[in-house]
Amino acid sequence: MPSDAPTTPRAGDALLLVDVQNDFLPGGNLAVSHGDEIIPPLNRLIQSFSRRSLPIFATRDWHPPQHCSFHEQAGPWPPHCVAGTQGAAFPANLALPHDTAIVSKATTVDQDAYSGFGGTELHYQLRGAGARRLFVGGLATDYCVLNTVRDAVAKGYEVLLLTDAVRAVDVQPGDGDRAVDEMQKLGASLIASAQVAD
Ligand code: VGL
Ligand code: ZN
Repeated sequence: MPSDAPTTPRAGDALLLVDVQNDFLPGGNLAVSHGDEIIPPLNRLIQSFSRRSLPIFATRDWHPPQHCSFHEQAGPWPPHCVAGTQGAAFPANLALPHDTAIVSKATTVDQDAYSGFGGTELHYQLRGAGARRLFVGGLATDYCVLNTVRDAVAKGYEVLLLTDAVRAVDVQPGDGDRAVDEMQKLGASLIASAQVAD
């Protein structure tokens, strides 16, 4: 159960947006249903972090055209988030500040990475920004959010999962709910975005 005490972002906090990209939104090549609903709450948190000069990180799936995760290569997914395409872009209505730290992952044909920490400098960048506590939202709950949170907890970050700012692929019904349970068991706290101060 999320606690209902309000939380005010403070020094040591970072906002971590996981793969909020057009291809994961309704109409995209790997659309997550209701994925667009996370944008308004995320925009409010972006504003809250931004006005406190707290760091904002945005991971993105950034695949080459023949990526190993695509069906043509016998992978599990339709082609999605091909580097440089509109599908890989952040949605126009996601109000990312210009100084957002953008972290590209799974950028080579032969490697996939569901975690934002996989094959990236994210950990070093977060440490460099003084981040110890991460507010995490994005897509998809049961893939990249789950794997990013697993790694974050393993690396010693305190994680607050923004429960209304994530959505699941749900290849099997319930995958998203199970992913949230797992993240909570690992030690992530569940928090509704409305609990975060403006
Ligand atoms: C993702 C499936 C394939 C994600 C990325 O961002 O959750 N899911 N690639
Ligand atoms: Zn992918």
